[in-house]
Amino acid sequence: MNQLYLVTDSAISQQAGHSLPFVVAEACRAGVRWIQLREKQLSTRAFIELGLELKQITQHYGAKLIINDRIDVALAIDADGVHIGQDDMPFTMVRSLIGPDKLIGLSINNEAELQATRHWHVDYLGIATIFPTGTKQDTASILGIDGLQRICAQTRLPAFAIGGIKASNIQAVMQSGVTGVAVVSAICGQPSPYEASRELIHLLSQPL
Ligand code: TZP
Ligand code: MG
Repeated sequence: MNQLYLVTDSAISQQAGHSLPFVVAEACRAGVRWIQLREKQLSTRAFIELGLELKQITQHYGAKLIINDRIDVALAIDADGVHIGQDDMPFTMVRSLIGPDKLIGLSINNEAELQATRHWHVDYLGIATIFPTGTKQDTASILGIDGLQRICAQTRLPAFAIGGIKASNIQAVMQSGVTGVAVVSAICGQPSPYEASRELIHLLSQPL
């Protein structure tokens, strides 16, 4: 399985002329197998309806559907897991609510946050923020490739780098030892999410 992870953004998709289900379907058709539904503005009802629609698409392609922040929504739609950050519900509470079988991804920004994960059953890490990005306003400090490398060297957990990653820098990111990369605008904001995904997957498949 390739290690490209799409994190969704409805506004960026719409600016590029796409609905979110279209973006997700095109990314899955191109081979993306990790989809995170990340919606900060939607009502609970709309979030659930969108989640159920995306679940049909991801199931069709055998892709994982992960829900950002909302443990209740992940449980309600029987998603594959949740993705949480440092300001969300504490990890051990999420694990006890969601059970041992669902995936939990945790965002970290530094070595101290990595150390805190040692005794938890984390399924994968999101390592943020690698490069400056216009997609998220409240990003923590910029790690760069060096910072990413330092964190990757200290963990055996699967880890996805996020923040400002695109075709022109994806190979440099992979050389840091990270498992995969997560992108928003490099797929959602492109004229063809299918072609953009194909290109990123192709670059990921090249020898480092
Ligand atoms: N978390 C850290 S940076 C980021 C998130 C969700 C946004 C990344 O967006 P892009 O468009 O891939 O730079
Ligand atoms: Mg969060």
